[in-house]
Amino acid sequence: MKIERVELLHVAIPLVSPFRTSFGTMTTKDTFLLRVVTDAAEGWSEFAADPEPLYCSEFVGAAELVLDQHLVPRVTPEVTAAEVQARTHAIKGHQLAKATLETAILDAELRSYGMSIGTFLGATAAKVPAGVSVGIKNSIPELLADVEGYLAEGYARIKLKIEPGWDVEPVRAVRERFGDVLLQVDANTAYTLADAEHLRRLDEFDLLLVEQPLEEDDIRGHALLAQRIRTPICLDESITSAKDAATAIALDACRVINIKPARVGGYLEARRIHDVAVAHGIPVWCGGMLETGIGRGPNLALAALPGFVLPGDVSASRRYFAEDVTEPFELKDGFMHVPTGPGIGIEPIPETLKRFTTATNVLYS
Ligand code: OSB
Ligand code: MG
Repeated sequence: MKIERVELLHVAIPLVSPFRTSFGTMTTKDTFLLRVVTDAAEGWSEFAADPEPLYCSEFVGAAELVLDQHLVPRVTPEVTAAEVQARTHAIKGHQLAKATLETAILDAELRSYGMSIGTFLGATAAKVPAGVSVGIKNSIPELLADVEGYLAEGYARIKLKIEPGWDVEPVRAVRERFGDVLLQVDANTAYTLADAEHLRRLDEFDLLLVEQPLEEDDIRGHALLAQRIRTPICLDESITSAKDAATAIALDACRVINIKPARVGGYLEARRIHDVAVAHGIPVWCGGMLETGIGRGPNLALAALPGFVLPGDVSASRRYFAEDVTEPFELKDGFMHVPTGPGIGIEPIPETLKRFTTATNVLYS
């Protein structure tokens, strides 16, 4: 496939409400979309991280630079999606930037065959149960009101963001008020092994899992923590490849894996992680990064693979945005439908995209 043009479009889309985690508060989805024009078709993707490197080391400015100077030059003038990883392997790290490039190329390629990404990846479900990630709130009543609203909308699972000072009490309050809903927590690396006894207090609430309690490079710490708490440990930030997944599983550092295609360099590696996990009997679920419809569509396709046995952070567009750059994805009876059109099955609405675009950078033409 000949690459004819690569464009990077900066977008800023207001969130319906601030999203607070242990690492910061987001009020706007401030990122970029990538548009790749080939001789066969056009493809789209979305960079998943933020302007600041708080979730991981990558951020918008660095991703734009590494795509421009190091990644795009390695895939032009001709490439297939399956070749992108090997072509860019010499460039250390930058998984989220690499995922953006691979996904736009994959989208174009699949569109040229008229094949959906779900079919390509091996999706076996037409719809997937949706969970919702609930940020840290100013008070327990505020949290309970939000959770009540999400449950009323039909979400199949609740994930509470936690940090020291906002953990046992919010979990207790949600359990007491809403009974045995599927419930899990996400610490985004906010604890240390010295907090093991404190984290053990979460055991009484029968959580599905605790996500990424310790720092991302602390695989051994997670293995030690796993021996001291009953709640299953799920890794997010720590897993950047299928090799990482194999290591974490072999060292008993996790019993569940959150697969975010962006974090692992794209959908091809995400599928490999799924396969490694399935081979070891490790359940997986699809994570999210507050994506626009451009990232949400292909995430839904991935979440439809058979090893995704837990509800993912694949909520409806309106949970994040009053208006998205694509047609909104909607929740129906607690499920999200997997797009069936060619490629990622969704594209920006030109007029809407134009309104949300703050700058455009042509990386190749
Ligand atoms: O850790 O899963 C995370 C959002 C941004 C960055 C990291 C995370 C999250 C979420 C929200 O938890 C998931 C979503 O609904 O997209
Ligand atoms: Mg997480």
